[in-house]
Amino acid sequence: MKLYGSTISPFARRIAVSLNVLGLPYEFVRLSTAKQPEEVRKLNPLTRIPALTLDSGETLIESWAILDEIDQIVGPDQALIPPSGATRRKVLQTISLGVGCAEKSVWAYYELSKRPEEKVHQPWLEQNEAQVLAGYSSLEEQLKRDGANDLFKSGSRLNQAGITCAVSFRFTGHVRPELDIRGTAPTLAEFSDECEAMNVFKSVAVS
Ligand SMILES: N[C@@H](CCC(=O)N[C@@H](CS)C(=O)NCC(=O)O)C(=O)O
Repeated sequence: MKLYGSTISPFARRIAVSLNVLGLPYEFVRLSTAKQPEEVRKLNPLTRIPALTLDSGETLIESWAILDEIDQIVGPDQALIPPSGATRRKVLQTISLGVGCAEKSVWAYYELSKRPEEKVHQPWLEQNEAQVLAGYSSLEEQLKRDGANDLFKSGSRLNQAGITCAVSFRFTGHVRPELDIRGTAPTLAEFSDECEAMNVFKSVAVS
C-alpha cells in the first residue's frame, strides 16, 4: 500500500498511525497540496490529501473511507472501530469530536496562512478557535469521566478514537500554538504526550 500525504496533515497522520498500530506495511509518499498540486490531483480530483493506493492499484480518498477499508482488511477482531453496538457508537462519536477539532484547526490555520494579512477576518478566526477549544474541552470532560482505557482503548490497544484525538491534539498544538489547548484539556494533553512517545506515533512525527 502507498499512503500519500504529509505528517502535518492530521487526516493523513491518523491513517499512518493506524497502519502502524495494526502492523500493516505501507510506503509513506510525502506530498504537499501547496507544492505538488498536480501530483495530488492525479490521485484526488479535489486536490486534497490523504490518498491511499491499495495493493490492487485502486486509490481511495477521504480519511474515514480509507480507515474503513483498513478495518475491513484486518477484520472485525482487529478493527480499530468496534464492529457494532454501544461501543461502536461511542468510538464514532468521540472520533467525530476529534476530527471536528482537527477540521476547525485547519480552518483557523488556513484563515491565517492562505489570506493576505489585511484580509484575515478576525471574528471568523476567533469563532473557529472557540469551536476548537469547545471540542477539546468536551473531550477533556469525557476523558476525566471515563478514563483513557475506556474512551481511547479497546482492550490494551489504542482504538480509532484514541488515535484520532491524539493526532488532532498534536496538530492543533503545531499550527495554532497560541491557543491554550493544554490549559483547556490537561488530561488530554497528558494522553497526547504518552501517544507521541510511542514508536507508532514517533515514526510519523509531525514535521
Ligand atoms: N475530509 C478530508 C479532509 C482532507 C483535508 O482537508 N486535507 C487537507 C490537508 S490537512 C488538504 O488537502 N487541504 C487542501 C485543500 O483543501 O485545498 C479527510 O478526512 O481526508
